[in-house]
Amino acid sequence: MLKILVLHGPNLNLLGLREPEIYGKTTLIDINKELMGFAKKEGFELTIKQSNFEGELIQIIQEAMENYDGIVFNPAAYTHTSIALRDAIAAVNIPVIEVHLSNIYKREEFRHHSYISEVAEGVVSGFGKESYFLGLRALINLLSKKAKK
Ligand code: CA2
Repeated sequence: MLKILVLHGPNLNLLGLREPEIYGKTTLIDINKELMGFAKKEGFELTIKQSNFEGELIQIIQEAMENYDGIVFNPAAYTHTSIALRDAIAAVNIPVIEVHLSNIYKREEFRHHSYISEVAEGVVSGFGKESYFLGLRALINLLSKKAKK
């Protein structure tokens, strides 16, 4: 059975609780419940983690290589700042799909650049919580193609 990690970056624990006009009313707990339901239906093993700390996210990514087949990652604001996270992703040999709730290219200029995209397998941005499901779908397709090779 495929083992997948969904990783949420900083401040995403505030989803639904603050700034609902930008990020909607759905909480991270709601999204996580739906993601677990999706995993059950599709038949893969899902672990979900969230951290507000850059170093902890790096640690989780490094350790993920031993325990998971791939990662769906919303690096949140670290997308636009963190060479350290980019290096961690480049160093692990499992695929990482970058996802964003909002379309980062429709927003402020400083969100238009991602340090993560150049080392990610692909990017899903702008579909709200659906971005996570699209990211998971893409990762599963990728991993099952690899398994057949
Ligand atoms: O659209 C996304 O998923 C982002 O990764 C979200 C980040 C933002 O910095 C990125 O540019 C795009 C922000 C996540 C913070 O979420 C909050 C939720 C509720 C209240 C405040 C922040």
